[in-house]
Amino acid sequence: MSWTIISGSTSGIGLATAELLASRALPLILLGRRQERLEEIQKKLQSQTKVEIFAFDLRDRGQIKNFLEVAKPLLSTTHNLINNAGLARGVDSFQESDLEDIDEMIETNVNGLLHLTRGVLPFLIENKKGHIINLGSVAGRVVYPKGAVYCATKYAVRAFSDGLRMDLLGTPIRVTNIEPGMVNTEFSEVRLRSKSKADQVYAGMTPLTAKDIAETILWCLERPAHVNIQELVIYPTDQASVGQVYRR
Ligand code: NDP
Ligand code: 8X3
Repeated sequence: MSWTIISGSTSGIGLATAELLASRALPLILLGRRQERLEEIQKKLQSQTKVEIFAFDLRDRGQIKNFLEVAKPLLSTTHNLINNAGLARGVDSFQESDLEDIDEMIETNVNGLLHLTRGVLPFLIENKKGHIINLGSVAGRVVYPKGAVYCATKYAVRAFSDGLRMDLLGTPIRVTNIEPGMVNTEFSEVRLRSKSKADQVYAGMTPLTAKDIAETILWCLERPAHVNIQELVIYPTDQASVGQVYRR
């Protein structure tokens, strides 16, 4: 058995990745907060592969610890960790931003990712096989107005990916940072707390789909063990850079 953990698998990129990996019969450990969605996804995918689900909040260190304890028998044969869970909250100048929003982004995108990785990594090292794929963003390469904190979290993911690769040099563990531009998922609805406002974000242009990113994740996983795709920047053709979008 060779398990792949996917955080944030209840929607968007994480869900599309779970669907694609399941189609290749890769056993999955799916994480997210929404238990009902996880159960539906498990039901749908388990005809193709083994699927284990764990519902918990990545902001809660105790819940991560509990997951690591309960999932221990699976972790000893886990080889891939896809750190996908993450979010932006609000489009505000920093001086007007909500402290709750700031904390939620930092605690999920940075602390949650670090704590989960710290817990799973010893198993990958022990197994002498592993691939950690982090979902960064173009927001980890380009800062834009009213996005200071979200960008800071994705810069952190980029720095962490680079540093972790250095710390793991000499082990077979690979580290990849995937950095997409605009992908049409629940991301904008979560960020703007409005479906209609979210739809406006993608109006008149063709964004990336979650499946586009899932395919690049699978491609990275499928490279031979001596090949590590360190980072991948993926924009829609209609987006030249952050804020540079062609609309018809
Ligand atoms: P979605 O909103 O569709 O998915 C986000 C996932 O993260 C959900 O499954 C959600 O599950 C999970 N999640 C959020 N908060 C928590 C938490 N506290 N604990 C556990 N799980 C959590 O967005 P995307 O698929 O677009 O986002 C996936 C990743 O891709 C994110 O890291 C995002 O920053 C990044 N990204 C997205 C881009 C885009 O334009 N969409 C572009 C570049 C990067 P649940 O609510 O069930 O917990
Ligand atoms: C999401 C892409 O440009 O909205 O990470 O920050 S962007």
